[in-house]
Amino acid sequence: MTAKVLTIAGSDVSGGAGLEADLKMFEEYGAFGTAVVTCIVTFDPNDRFAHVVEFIDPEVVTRQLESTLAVHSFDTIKSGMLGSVDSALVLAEKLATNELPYVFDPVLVCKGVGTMVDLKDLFVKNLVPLATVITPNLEEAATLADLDPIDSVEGMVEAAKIIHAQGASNVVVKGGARLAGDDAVDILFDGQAVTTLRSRKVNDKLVNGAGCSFASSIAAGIATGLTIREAVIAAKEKVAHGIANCLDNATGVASLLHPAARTQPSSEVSVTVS
Ligand code: PXL
Repeated sequence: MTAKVLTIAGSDVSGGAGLEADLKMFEEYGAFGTAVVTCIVTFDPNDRFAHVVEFIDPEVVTRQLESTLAVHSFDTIKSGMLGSVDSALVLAEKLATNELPYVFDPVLVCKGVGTMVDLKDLFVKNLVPLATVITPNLEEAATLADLDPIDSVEGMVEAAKIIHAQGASNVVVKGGARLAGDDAVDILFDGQAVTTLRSRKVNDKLVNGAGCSFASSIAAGIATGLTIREAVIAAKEKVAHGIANCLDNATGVASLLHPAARTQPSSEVSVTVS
């Protein structure tokens, strides 16, 4: 049976991140995807492509969510940028009565926007406990765990353990390009063991969409029958190839190429798992 995955996310009109990324990643797994739009991100070409974020009316977010949940039986739900506090609360309410695997990308900031809405307390109280997998980046992990800025793998593990204690079943902390060193390192903590995933940094470009695409790949992997550990490893590979083949654009932040692992795998990418 074809897997169905729902993303609840913002639209990134530049195409690397947001629901555009999610839907493209779902396709890579042969899954059927659809999206609830929470906000729309545009860029001002007259102001160095500064991000402009428009929130969708929470009532419209609610209607989208109710519609799509009535139309389809999903295998997995993923969320990304949630827009307003009200939209986030609607989602929390719906998920609390839903048993589906939930991949929570706790987007608090995105490159170029800074903090838009302070969702931290709401995340910790309402959404972290519902997460089958949560995928914070370094900044989000430090914020959720109330830690100083994280600059080491040990710090990532410490944050993962705190976020697990807050109720998330599995925590993936994305070190990505931001963690100093030759490798892009991510860790998975499942409540017992820490798995460390490493891949050589293949370029020093800022790439838009790596975080979103990592989380949506995990969601599609779970929906298509992978274990959580397998899904995280597969996601790391897909994203590494997407970064290696990223597309330059006028903003100065390149766009991840989602199908790259399939269409043009890079010989420079190799992921190690320990
Ligand atoms: O990468 C975080 C992110 C998430 N969602 C949307 C975005 C961004 C960053 O640009 O535009 C819609």
